[in-house]
Amino acid sequence: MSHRNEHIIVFEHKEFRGRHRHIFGYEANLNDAEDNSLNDRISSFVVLSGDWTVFRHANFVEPVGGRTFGPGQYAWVEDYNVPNDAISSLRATG
Ligand SMILES: [Ca+2]
Ligand SMILES: [Ca+2]
Repeated sequence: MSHRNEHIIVFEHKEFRGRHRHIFGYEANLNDAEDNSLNDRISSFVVLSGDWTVFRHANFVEPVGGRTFGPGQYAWVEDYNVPNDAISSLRATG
């Protein structure tokens, strides 16, 4: 399956520290056995393109934050009403 071009980088710790992953278009399950290194660990992210929704559970269940996140830097998720170390899936719209 080809992913779209929307681009976000998610980080293990606040202020863009720790491990990170590039995600394009969507990630339905951060807990996938192939790479679960950031499931329930994301504390900051940078949106390069797209408007992203983040979810507490895999398969886009239970959106958190009450908004979408457009291009910009989000240095600490709890400043945006997103619970720390909780995101398990995310996707871009538009
Ligand atoms: Ca973390
Ligand atoms: Ca979760």
